[in-house]
Amino acid sequence: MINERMLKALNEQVTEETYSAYLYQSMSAHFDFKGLKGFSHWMDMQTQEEMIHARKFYDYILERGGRVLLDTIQAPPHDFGTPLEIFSSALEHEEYITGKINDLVELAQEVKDHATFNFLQWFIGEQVEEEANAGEMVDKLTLIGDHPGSLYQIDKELSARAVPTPPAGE
Ligand code: OFO
Repeated sequence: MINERMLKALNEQVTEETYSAYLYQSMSAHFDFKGLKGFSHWMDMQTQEEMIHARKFYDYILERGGRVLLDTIQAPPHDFGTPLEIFSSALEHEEYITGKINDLVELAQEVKDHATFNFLQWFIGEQVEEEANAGEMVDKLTLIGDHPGSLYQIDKELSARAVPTPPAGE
């Protein structure tokens, strides 16, 4: 049977991941409203990716014989600034999530839950990617500054982001 503290922390992570989806969906709505359809699409795809993360935790809890207890999801922000400011907050949010994953890893070690420790390794790699993706956008947007032509070009590129698929074996 899974350790109680571990179970509670894993359930909290389902909420964190679902909030991430909610946050990116709100950013997507903002971009769409501003006519930046490619940016909006990128955020839509990110939302789907976050729901895959939430589902991975959800399925894992059930697999370990634990109860999934879904909690309140707080409202995301609705007012956003420039694309650069939005991606800077996305990066900040991913760094926060990385901290949460690291806390889970430390707890798994503390309670000697090797199975959960092993399960979390996928998320360690995933967070490197998540931070890199948001960071790359921050770098690009910093580089172009206020140039509308370049923003239009990036918007076109972002509309090509593929629909995320759950990792093999899911
Ligand atoms: Fe964006 O990685 Fe999950 O939350």
